[in-house]
Amino acid sequence: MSRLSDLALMTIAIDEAKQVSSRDIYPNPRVGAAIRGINGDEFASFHAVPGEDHAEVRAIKLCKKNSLTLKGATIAVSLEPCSHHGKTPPCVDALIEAEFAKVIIATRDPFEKVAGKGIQKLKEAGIEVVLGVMDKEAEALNVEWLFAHRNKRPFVSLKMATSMDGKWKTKNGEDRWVTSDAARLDAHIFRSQVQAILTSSKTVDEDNPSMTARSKDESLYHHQPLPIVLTRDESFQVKANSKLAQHPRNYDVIKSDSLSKTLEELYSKDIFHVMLEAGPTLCQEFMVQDLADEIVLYLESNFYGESSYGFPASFNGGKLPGDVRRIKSCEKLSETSLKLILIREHI
Ligand code: AOF
Ligand code: ZN
Repeated sequence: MSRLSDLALMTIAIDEAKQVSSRDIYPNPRVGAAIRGINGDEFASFHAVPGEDHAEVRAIKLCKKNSLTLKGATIAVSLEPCSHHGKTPPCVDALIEAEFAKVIIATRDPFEKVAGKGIQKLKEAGIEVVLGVMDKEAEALNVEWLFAHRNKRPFVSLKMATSMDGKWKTKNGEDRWVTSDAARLDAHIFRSQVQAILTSSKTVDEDNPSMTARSKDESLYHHQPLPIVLTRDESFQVKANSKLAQHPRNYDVIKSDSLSKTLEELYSKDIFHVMLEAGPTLCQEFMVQDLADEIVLYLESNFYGESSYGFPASFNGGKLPGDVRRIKSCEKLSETSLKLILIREHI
């Protein structure tokens, strides 16, 4: 089969993967698979429910239901088929047993239980493997998930809101103009898309945040991120009458003085994308240790001038002008607010 038809089949697989959003499939990745039989018939599917059949197995079942002969067929998968016994048996075994002639893969799986072993097993079984077809599009499906497995820690989106001149309070300490309604609503949508929200015990004590994701009418979004509180204080406890204590999910408190150990611990708990919503002290700590992978910056159109509540010189880890960050997006949310997403150069 030609490269063009490999591309066509992978396009279908990638479109299938897009049928689920990351927040609904976490801790799994978004994966799609498309099968072309020797008579040219095509069937495709995607991984829809965490813990249930992977994309390849769903596509195989669909073919069987439609009496498509799998022997000699070609399958395109947006992620390397798995080779491990996880919540389901290895997909490579299903592909080998079905006697596929060719497996087209967009990108390698960095998850250490798979990481190339899927490809190797397919090749050993005499199946033709083509790797790298539409890899950029496939990477874009799971940016945070892939980052997490490659770096063994969650992808961190640091959220901040400031005036145009980068101040979060006026010189008198007022912050009530720093986020417009539009920015607040947008930040709640962002919350509803991440796996977890991190904050500090200081913020919990001082601001009593609810840490829920709510829509305009204050109703809860169907997906609520896991609230996580970081503290160095061994004796810290969330007060029973705090808003956090009413959160629909059980919050987690991590007592540690090491951010990198905290993130490793979260990774080991299958947390792959977190949003950091905290005060300047913790945000700065993430910046200084180069642990903020993306900055979600809400900017209001006013200037606070001489306020001292601005970015300290060490905000970028003392490196000026600091690491290059790409502007991933820039959106006007209302007459007075902008949202900028700044991401590491090589993500
Ligand atoms: C998916 N969907 O279609 C493919 C995946 O948690 P488990 O046991 O379901 O295994 C998840 C791992 O399987 C996942 O981390 C990824 O490395 C691999 N492939 N996962 O969720 C799929 N093909
Ligand atoms: Zn699998």
